[in-house]
Amino acid sequence: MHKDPNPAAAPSPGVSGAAAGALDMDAFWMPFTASRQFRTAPRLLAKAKDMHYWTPDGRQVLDAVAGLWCVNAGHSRPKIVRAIAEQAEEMDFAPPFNMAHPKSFELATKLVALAPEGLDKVFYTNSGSEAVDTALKMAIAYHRARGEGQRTRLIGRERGYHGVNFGGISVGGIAGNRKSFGTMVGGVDHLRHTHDLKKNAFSRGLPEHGAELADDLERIVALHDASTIAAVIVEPVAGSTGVLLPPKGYLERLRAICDKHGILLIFDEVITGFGRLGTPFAADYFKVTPDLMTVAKGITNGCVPMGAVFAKRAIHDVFMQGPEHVVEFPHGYTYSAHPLACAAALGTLETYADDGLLTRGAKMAVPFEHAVHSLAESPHVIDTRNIGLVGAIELESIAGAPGKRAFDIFRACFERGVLIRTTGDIIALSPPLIVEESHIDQAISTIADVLKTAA
Ligand code: PXG
Repeated sequence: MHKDPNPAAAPSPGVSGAAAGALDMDAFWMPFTASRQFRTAPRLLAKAKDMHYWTPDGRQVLDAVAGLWCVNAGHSRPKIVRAIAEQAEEMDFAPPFNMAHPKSFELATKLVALAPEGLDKVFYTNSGSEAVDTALKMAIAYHRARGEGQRTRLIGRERGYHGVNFGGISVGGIAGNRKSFGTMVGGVDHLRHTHDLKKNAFSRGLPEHGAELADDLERIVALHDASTIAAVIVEPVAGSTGVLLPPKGYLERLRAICDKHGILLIFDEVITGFGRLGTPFAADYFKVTPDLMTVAKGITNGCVPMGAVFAKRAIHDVFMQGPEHVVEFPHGYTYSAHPLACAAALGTLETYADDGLLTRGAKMAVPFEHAVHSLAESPHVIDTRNIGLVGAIELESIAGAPGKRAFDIFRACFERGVLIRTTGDIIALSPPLIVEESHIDQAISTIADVLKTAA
């Protein structure tokens, strides 16, 4: 690892001192963390700029995952930092129910201009999980408002990740995120996932085989009857479960089947939104427009929590009936359209536009693809795959210890100054969209080195 090149901007002594051993780690119950293991060898971050983090003791770490798929413009970008600081000075909070502040409208107008054609309305949340549960409620309420109140079923997909709230884990398809939590939301079914290494291993870009897996929706329709189904939700590219790409033609087919049966199609673009695939949204990449689209993460460059649901105008308009003094959609959060989040999002959109980041991934996808697939011959690797600036390296699991091999590699890479993300035995890469070839080379060569000696 390298030393911080700019000691004047290094973390405060207080942070370093704490990291040196004085930190009391008892009270904080950490999310999605092997927390007992963590406490034996804490990995702390104290500072970030552009493509890098620094640990409290000043070691530089290349961020190969945009924080957690969210810091698309790179860290601590000046326009975003300034927007947040100025907003905090000017107005800290404004109640979002029956009141509003100008930036919430300004941002919505800009978001809609960026979104795929027809997604003309924006509903704000504070996270991807909230966006997902909002979209699911919107879908069911939409059908009810149209007089089809029996359309309440929700269809997700095996291995799907839609956050951690009850709606999201119910339509989600990651068993480990569901099994501890008892009764899920009722009336949910799941499409088969599309991951098939026998047919599609080492695909560059979209896999050739598996468009027909979309027909699984017809099986579910036949079982439950279309008249009971409100919506289908999928990630256009499944991220959290380990980067599963849709087979060529799959999403188009899913769209057609939804249309045939009057079922709403929800794209969960929490990861794919805001340039990750080299287009503003995955809907643009695949030229398939959903009826509802959830986003979060990149909407504020990860700087202030925010999520949103985009809806087709026609869906929104169905709600606009009844007495005018009555709330049309009884849903929302204290922090919906939070002023700091709106300011951060406006600064983020400006930064994306300044640097052409929402399409830069298309250009960088070329060296990135080459680099990811250069790991195909490394020990333990059973698949490499990529799309835009998302890459995955799937490893053979150690018998009886699934996930251990990848987690050990994650730790070894961090020690060597590269932050990657692993899920099960899959390494996922999703660098900030400002990434240069030298960063890609560093990340890949570090992983290659670690794989050489990995158990
Ligand atoms: N939908 C999708 C598609 C996501 O990827 C969420 C919803 C939930 O967003 P919030 O903001 O509530 O976390 C996500 C989140 C990983 C990883 O390791 C990915 C996410 C979260 C945590 C870990 O890939 N994505």
